[in-house]
Formats: sequence, C-alpha cells, structure tokens
Amino acid sequence: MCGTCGCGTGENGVNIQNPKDIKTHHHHHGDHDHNHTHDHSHDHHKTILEIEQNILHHNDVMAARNRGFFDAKNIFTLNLVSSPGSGKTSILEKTLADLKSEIPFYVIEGDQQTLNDANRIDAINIPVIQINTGKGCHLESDMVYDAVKKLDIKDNSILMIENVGNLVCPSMFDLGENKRVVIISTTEGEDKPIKYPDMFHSSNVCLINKIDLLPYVNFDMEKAKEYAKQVNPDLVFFEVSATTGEGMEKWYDWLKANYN
Ligand SMILES: Nc1nc2c(ncn2[C@@H]2O[C@H](COP(=O)(O)OP(=O)(O)OP(=O)(O)O)[C@@H](O)[C@H]2O)c(=O)[nH]1
Ligand SMILES: [Mg+2]
Repeated sequence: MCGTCGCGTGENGVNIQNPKDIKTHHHHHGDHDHNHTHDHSHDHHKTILEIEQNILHHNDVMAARNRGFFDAKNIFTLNLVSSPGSGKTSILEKTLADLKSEIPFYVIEGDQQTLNDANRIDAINIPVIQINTGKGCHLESDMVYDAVKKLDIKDNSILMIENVGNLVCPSMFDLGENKRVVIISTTEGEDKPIKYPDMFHSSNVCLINKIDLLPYVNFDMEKAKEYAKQVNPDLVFFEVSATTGEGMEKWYDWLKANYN
C-alpha cells in the first residue's frame, strides 16, 4: 500500500497503454517501498513517515527529470485535476477539437481502469496514452515518464495530463507540469475549495465547468471564487461549459498566451 495516501498505488501493477496498441504493460514500482507488514514495533509511525518521505522524494526527483525534458523541448505541460466527473475529458475533447489545427497536442490519460477516456481522445485523432493505476488514486511522475517515452512528443507542443478523478491525493504529486489546472463543476457545491484546500492551493488555474446548468443547481459562483481565493489568492478563473462551448474562448486565450 502507498504510505503517502493509503491508496495502494502499485499493488496490482500500473498499466500504461496506447488505445491503438492494446497490449498490457505491467509496470513495476521497483523503487517504491510498500512493505509495511514487518513493522510491529513502536517505531511504526516513524517508519510510515520515512516511507512517505521516500515516496514523495522519489516522485519529486522524477518530476524534476520530466520538467527538464519538457523545458528542453519547449513542451507546455498541464496537469488537469478534479473530482470524478467534473468534465476533465469533456474540456479536453472540446479544447483539442477547436485548437488542434493551431497547436500540436498530446494527451496522457489517468484512470484506475478502462481505456474509455483515451478512446475519446483517440477519436479526435490526438496521440494519447492511457495509464491505468489499478488501486492507485493519483498519477506519479514515473508513470508520466514512462508514458512520455511512448508518445514521441514533438518540440513546441502542449501535453495535457488528465489525472485520476480525485480532489485529494493528486495534489501531493508533482508530475513535472508547468501549470496545474483544477476543475470544479457547478453540480459539486461551491464549498469544495475550502473542503479540499490542498488541490486549490497547488493549482494555477481554476476552470468552473457546467455553467450551462447554473439555472438548475444551487451554486453560488461568487462564493466559490471567494472560497478558492481564500486558499489561493493567485488562482486564475475561467467559467466554462464544455457542452455548449460558452466561456471556452477565454480559456483558449490563456492557453495560447502561456504556450508561446
Ligand atoms: N451539462 C454539462 N455536462 C457536462 C459538461 N462537461 C461535462 N459534462 C458531462 O459530465 C459527465 C462527466 O464528464 P467527463 O468529461 O467524463 O468528466 P471527467 O472529469 O473526465 O471524469 P473522470 O475521468 O471519470 O474523472 C459527462 O456525462 C459529460 O457529458 C458541461 O459543461 N455541461
Ligand atoms: Mg475523464
């Protein structure tokens, strides 16, 4: 079990797959120490703390390596995080379809199981790799490292990494991204930023999705932003609907301005 968040990353093996090439690749976390079972002593808490530090240290080292690679090739990399179903893949589908003639995109999809999201990206002819984390509830930088090797990314492009749907654990794991984008949707309630502050604190951009549903749900837009700013005064907000396309232009402007 992963000592950092208790999610069990790596227990069942992590699968990294291209939907075009459905061959199962079993990735083994050789460097991770997941062995808590021999610890019956009063040092238990100390041991757990050391394991947490080792996992996070290993993750940070690999994230730095990813970042160096992205910098050298001028690949602008985004880490998209949210709870399940906020619309990460929908926002990707719309964004890629609208901008793919201007910008070369690559996508890494993270989910516990299935190729569903990678298939949706593949359907719009964008190179994509699916990472299945098994019991894991977040992506780690070495998974991204392995996926990147399979993607053959051109210089001067954008890499979108869709993390596992989870508003908690992914906040702790730097993937080497340039910017972190947190998505909340109007059906989730405006208090998410103060309930899950780490994710909002560690993000650069906040997309508030499903604004087409505002007439039907109790969602106080100004309160949501106020809460998010309490946690992170530097957050940049975009109110969007992946379904209707409303508000997407401003998000695209931000993307283009930061990519160049
Ligand atoms: N009304 C409305 N529905 C949306 C919008 N964006 C996404 N949805 C719907 O919300 C559901 C979840 O969308 P996804 O894009 O799969 O969400 P996700 O964040 O990628 O989900 P996971 O990968 O499972 O974490 C789907 O049924 C979408 O059609 C939106 O702007 N408006
Ligand atoms: Mg998705």
